[in-house]
Amino acid sequence: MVRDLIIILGDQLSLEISSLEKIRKNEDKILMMEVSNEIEYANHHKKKLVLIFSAMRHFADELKKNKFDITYVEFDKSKENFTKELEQQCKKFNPKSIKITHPSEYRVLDEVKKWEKILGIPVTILEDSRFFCKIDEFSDWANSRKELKMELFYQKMRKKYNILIDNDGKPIGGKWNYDIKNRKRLPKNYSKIPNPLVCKPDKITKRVISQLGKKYAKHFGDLEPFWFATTKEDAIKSLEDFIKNRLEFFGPYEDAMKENEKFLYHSVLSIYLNVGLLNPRDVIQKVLQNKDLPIESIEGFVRQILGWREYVRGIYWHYMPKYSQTNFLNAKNKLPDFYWTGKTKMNCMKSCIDQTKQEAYAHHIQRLMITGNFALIAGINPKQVCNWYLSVYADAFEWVELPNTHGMVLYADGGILGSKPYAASGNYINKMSDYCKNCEYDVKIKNGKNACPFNYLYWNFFLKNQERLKKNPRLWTAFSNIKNMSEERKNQIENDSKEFMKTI
Ligand code: FAD
Ligand code: DLZ
Ligand code: SF4
Repeated sequence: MVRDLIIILGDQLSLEISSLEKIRKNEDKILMMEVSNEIEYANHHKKKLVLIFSAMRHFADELKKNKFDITYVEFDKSKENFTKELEQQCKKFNPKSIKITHPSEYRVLDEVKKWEKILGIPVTILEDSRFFCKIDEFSDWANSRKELKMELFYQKMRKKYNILIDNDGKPIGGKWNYDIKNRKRLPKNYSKIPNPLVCKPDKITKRVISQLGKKYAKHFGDLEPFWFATTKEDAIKSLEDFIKNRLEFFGPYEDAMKENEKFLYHSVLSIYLNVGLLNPRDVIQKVLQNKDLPIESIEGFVRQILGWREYVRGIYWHYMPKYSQTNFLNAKNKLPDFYWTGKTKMNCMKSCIDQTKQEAYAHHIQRLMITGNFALIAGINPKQVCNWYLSVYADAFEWVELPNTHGMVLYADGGILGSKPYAASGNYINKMSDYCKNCEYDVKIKNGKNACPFNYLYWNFFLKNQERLKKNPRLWTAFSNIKNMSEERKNQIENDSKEFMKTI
């Protein structure tokens, strides 16, 4: 008879996971399940599916090598969801109790909470200690203030963990935040940027590719070439490769975009962090060792992981399940098909979507200021936009995708996460990238057939949302421009937007 049955989910692939902390090797059993419900609830990119299943199977092998007793169920042999498969396994092994680390997503936690009643066995849900900030700790912080500014949360985390703090308790370099130095455009004569580490598929990965290729060929995106790390060892090599080759310029060019430069100086580590192959503490510790690198790169990187990553998780758990239901701007338009096909004349959109299809990756500014910005100013329904982001990126799990999309990009939460919508016209895209020079639209033209759609959709967005947004002090410039706009120009903007929206 099994004492504890320990469930490890597809994004808990670490020997340091809390559910394994007190495991008794000769009495307890581990269960890992590939189930069709998890595959089919979204149109997951094929590379995301390969990443998760190959990493799960590699992790199961590591557990076996470490002499743990483990049962691993592959998707072609399993029941359709976690609960049904678990019911089956419990009949076989008759465990005294079930243990699981807190699932990262509300939907799965909801399912887990029903297990005790369905199975008649006690279920213990343990804190996920991989995060710097506990869920309750964030809620206490959130309940103690009116505005939930990321910057203040980040400073609190820096102090708590003594990261980039000098002996007097002050931030190293004198400032908490070097954001102002993170906005450079890529110069024309930049040197070749080394790509992220390519990991050749081994036997396990090749088998997953072949199994998924057959059954899930209709899912979004290119299955091959597959190059992600699927083991802790290779994920650490990817981290070292980033530190050696790209970290130095991460800070200055964090907001830059360039056609055909898919990764620029970004780390491409979220995919490994989110499934558990990398631990955020190890990543920060390794990055901090590079004291000779520019502070705007080191601080900028730490801010993303210790600040943004923890902050969005805190927001998610503090506000779910209501968070996903809001639609502050009442955006109702359908997600255009070109988000799935890449078939659009807008070169910036086409480039980002094509790259997403190829790599299951786009960097932050592409997600925020191209595909996200378009969805915002075109008034696309938040649920459809969130479903797209959750499907197409290999790092997409709802706890991190939802606050970024629903909150940061679409302002559908009414300003809980961001103090204003990040709406931008073609001018911004032209300033930060080179997409416009290869575009059929003209970024300099404001209205009419050849005008860049971002130009009129931008003003149309503020015209449509005047009542909802005009009191926001950070939007004062936009609304004072609208105040001085002639009726003729307003009509032109509305007509161009209407005509354009008809074509998509
Ligand atoms: P880098 O630029 O190298 O940043 C370093 C690390 O910081 C990342 O690996 C990531 O772990 C963390 N990070 C950076 N920005 C954020 C952020 N805003 N929120 C949380 N963590 C952050 N990130 C996801 O991990 N999963 C998602 O599903 C996801 N969806 C997003 C959807 C939208 C609309 C937007 C605007 C952003 C989204 N992000 C998401 C945040 C961010 O875009 C990605 O973390 C980043 O692009 C991953 O690439 P990277 O590892 O090269 O990041
Ligand atoms: C994303 C995903 C997929 C596609 N498949 C599985 C699976 O078969 N088994 C599993 O344990 N996890 C999978 N995941 C991750 C889960 O959907 C979910 O995101 C995590 O369990 C966290 O809630
Ligand atoms: Fe995008 Fe407009 Fe530039 Fe074309 S002109 S690439 S649509 S911003």
